[in-house]
This record gives sequence, C-alpha cells and structure tokens, in this order.
Amino acid sequence: MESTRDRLINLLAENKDSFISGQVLSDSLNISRNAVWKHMKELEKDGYQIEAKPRKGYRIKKYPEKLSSNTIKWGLDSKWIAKKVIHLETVESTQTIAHQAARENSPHGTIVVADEQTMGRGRMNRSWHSSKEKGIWLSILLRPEIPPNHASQLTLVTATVLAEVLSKIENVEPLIKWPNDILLNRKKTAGILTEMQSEQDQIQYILIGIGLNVNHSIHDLNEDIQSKATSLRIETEKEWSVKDIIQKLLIAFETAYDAYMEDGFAPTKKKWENYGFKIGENIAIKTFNDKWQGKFLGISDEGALLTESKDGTPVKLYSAEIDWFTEQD
Ligand code: BT5
Repeated sequence: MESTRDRLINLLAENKDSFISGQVLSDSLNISRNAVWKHMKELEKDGYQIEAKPRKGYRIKKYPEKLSSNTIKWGLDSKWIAKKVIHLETVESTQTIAHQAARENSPHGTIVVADEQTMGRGRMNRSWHSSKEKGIWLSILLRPEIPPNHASQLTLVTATVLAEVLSKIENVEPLIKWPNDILLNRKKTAGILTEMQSEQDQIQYILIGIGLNVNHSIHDLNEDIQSKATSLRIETEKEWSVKDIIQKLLIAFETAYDAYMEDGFAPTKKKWENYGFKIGENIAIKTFNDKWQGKFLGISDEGALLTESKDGTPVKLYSAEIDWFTEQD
C-alpha cells in the first residue's frame, strides 16, 4: 500500500512541468489542504525543491540527490527497466532482496538499490565492500528467453555498458578485465555478479548485480583492497551524482539488452573488444590441472576467453583462473 507521501510525489511527478492545485491534491489524496501544505514542508526538508504559486498550486522543481525509488524514477525515460524500483537504506545484499522479489513475481526490469550493503558479495563467496552512499549497489531482475548457457553473455553485455557509460566521462578510460571487472588505471572500480535461477533448461530469472565505486576517497576503500581498487572520485578528483550515474546506466543497459535480444552477441563482442584489458598481451592461465602463459587473443563468438594453449594453438576457456598481472607488469 503506497503512503500518502508517495502518492503525492507521484501526482506531482505525473504533472512534471505544470502546476497542480492544492485543491486537486487534497481531493485526490483525501486529505485537507492544510495537510497537503504540511507534506510539502516535509518534502522540502528532504531536499525536494517545491515551487508554490498562488492560484496555480505546486510543482516539483528539483529532486533531492538522496536515493529513493522516486528520485531514481524521476526523469528516467525508460521502456521497461526500473518501472519497479525497490530502494532500501541498508541491506545485507541487493541480490538477496532481488531473489526474494523474483520469487514473488516481480516483473522483468525490476531493480533493487541500496545505500549500503553489510554483506555485499562477489563471485565464489568473495565479499564486496559497499560503504554507505559512496557507490552504486544495484541488482537488475531479468526474465530473458535465452538458453541458460548464454547467461554469462549478459555479464559481458553489462561490462560493456559500464565501460561505455564511464568512457563518456572526461579523462576516464575504462578497461574490462574478463569477464566481470571494470578497471580504471589498472585498478578495479566496478564488478558484476550474475546469478541465475533455471529449471529444465529454462531460465526463470537472472539477476545482474552491479557494484561501482563512485565517491570513495582512498580511505573509504577497505584496507585489503586499497592497493588494487579505485573510485570515480579518486580518478577524476570530483564528486559524482550517484543518482545520475544510475539513471545513465539503466538507460544504456536497456538499450544494450534490447539490442542483444534482437541481434545476438556479435555486436557486444565487437564493442567489448574495444575495452578488453590485455588483448594481445601475455597472461598466466591456470586450469584445474595445468598452468601456462599465453597471449590473450580476445573473446569468442559466445563470449569465452580466447588464448593460446601451451603449444601456441588458439584455445577457448570458459572458466579458468587468470593471473592478469603477470610478473612482467
Ligand atoms: C565481483 O566479484 O566483482 C562482483 C561484485 C558485485 C557487487 C554487486 S553490488 C550489488 C550486488 N549485490 C551484491 O551483493 N553483489 C552485487 P569478484 O570478481 O569475485 O570480485 C570480488 C573481489 O573484488 C574481492 O575479493 C575483493 O578483492 C575485490 N573487492 C571487494 N570489494 C571491492 C570494491 N568495493 N571495489 C573494488 N574491489 C573490491
């Protein structure tokens, strides 16, 4: 059940650029005009800029920077993504909340965003540090009709989206470390965690978890990652609007996802290779029973890593431990 405050914001948002009278608001919300006025004062306290004009009424001039489902949706001109936004201040992991939402039939495109995660996670039970209001901690719920073995391509689609959005920022040159890290100046600034629920060769849903360090100073990064992680602020010496970057990411993701569903993986592969970290250089590879060095040749048509086997012939790897920072570095 939506609160009166949320209904009020929605009414104002629907009338984006025009005024809506106190009387109409009071009738629609079934509260007194004085109560409408009190709600407006509360919204102003939370950073909304409200313009009030006699005989015309109210309109929202500016939304606050602070994340909420309303501020994320405001001005977000999307077709299907983030029509449902679950925003929470503190969660263990947005993935956990998104799994729950998926089981409760939340629609394709639902997003879960948190200001802070207390148990953010990476792949293979590694942890992901997600300090309060410093970055983007976001999960996207998807219900794609693709075979389960194509799910990992969505990680590469997402990495390409992240790289493209970041590359628009002046002096920022992102690279993608296969399969799921975004590096700035060789340091990790974002990671992607793709989780899938499938049954009998059919995907029920996929969750794309995105963690992006935005406004961390070096001291805001946990000690164990300080030497290998970075943030947009560290790289650009500027603070960024987390809300604006979320919106840019969502719109770019929607476009890239639709293109992937329409045209398959080939266009992503091409873009991905513009950002691939160490393409053409040597990397150290470790599979469960072998270790060698080979040149990183790029990615295959399905998104596997292409490198050289011990005898120099090309080989595709779907999963392996790669030591990206070899001794020559
Ligand atoms: C990842 O795993 O890079 C996936 C990260 C996904 C995080 C998002 S946030 C929203 C959603 N909800 C979640 O709970 N998770 C997703 P992996 O490739 O396994 O990398 C994990 C490693 O990255 C750790 O072992 C650390 O070395 C490093 N790391 C941890 N936190 C970091 C941070 N904030 N910035 C840079 N590196 C970090």
